[in-house]
Amino acid sequence: MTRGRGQKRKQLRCKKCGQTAVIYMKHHRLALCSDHYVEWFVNYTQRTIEKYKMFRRSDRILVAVSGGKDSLSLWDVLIQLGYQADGLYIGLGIDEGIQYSDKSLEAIEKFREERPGLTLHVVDMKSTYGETIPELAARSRRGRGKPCSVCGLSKRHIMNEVALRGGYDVLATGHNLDDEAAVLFQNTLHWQTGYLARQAPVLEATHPGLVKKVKPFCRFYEREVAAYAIVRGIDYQYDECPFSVGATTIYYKELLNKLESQSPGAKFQFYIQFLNARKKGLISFHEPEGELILRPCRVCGQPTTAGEICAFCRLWVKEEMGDEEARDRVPELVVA
Ligand code: Q46
Ligand code: ZN
Ligand code: ZN
Repeated sequence: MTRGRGQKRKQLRCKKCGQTAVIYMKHHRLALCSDHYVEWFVNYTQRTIEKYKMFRRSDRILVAVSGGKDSLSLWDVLIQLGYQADGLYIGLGIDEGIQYSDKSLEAIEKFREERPGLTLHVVDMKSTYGETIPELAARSRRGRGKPCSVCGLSKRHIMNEVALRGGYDVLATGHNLDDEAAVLFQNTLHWQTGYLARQAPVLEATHPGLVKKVKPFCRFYEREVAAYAIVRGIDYQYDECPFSVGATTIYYKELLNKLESQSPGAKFQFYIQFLNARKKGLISFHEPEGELILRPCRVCGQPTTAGEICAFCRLWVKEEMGDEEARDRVPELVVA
């Protein structure tokens, strides 16, 4: 059905300059044109960095880049803000008929070609550890069925190690509000108090063997990050990882999207008010005591709560192996 003249939809205008708006953010009651959207997005990221005391000008930042819109946009914003930000890409070796990992690296390389001078560290699972993530998952008990468990574990271990070895002050990831709200929803539904205690825009380095972790995009909706990437012409990897299909967080994201369509701003309120209430001490969660005791893994030295050997090293070694034999079994991390 075509609209009559009188029914013509009113074009949204940029609040700052009156040009045609490219985005309207209902929870901020703000419509902006492309130039003013980029300006707002970059400034809002800086305000988030300051609000949660993520890092300072003098800090060296390692950005975990996957080739997707969130991580490449984050790297782009941090560079625009003048931070010393290097990238880390972990080649997971996921193909699944869509060359997922190859396309991810291509997107990152294109991004770097357009911004000469950026440093990227690359860790390739297959050439470093001899196995891709799907191969590792098929072999290990932990990965049975779905590779996400060994994948998440490996990424966390490698990111921490590269950040420490490279002398970085902080590790930044591109998690957005939709990611955080979905995890919060899941943790609340199951009253996972340990996870609720730890879910935050900043995870301080509570041990010399752990790097500080931050999420500067935690107050942006996913659609806002996507809009930024498109307006900036960032040619990101559009495909989601094939193993993310059916993930519980995706189900929770869909539920929250339904809620959001009925009640705009609901996701933002849910997540931000949780952070505010916890900060004011109105709600508090404690991690089970045993989980707070960190000891160095006897194979790699990274702090672990999992006993003598961390969960990552246990992908290769058994408890009963002697130190030397165990160290021989875990491949050396190679960073290109
Ligand atoms: S990359 Fe890895 Fe994710 Fe793919 S295998 Fe699962 S955890 S879905 S963020
Ligand atoms: Zn404008
Ligand atoms: Zn270890």
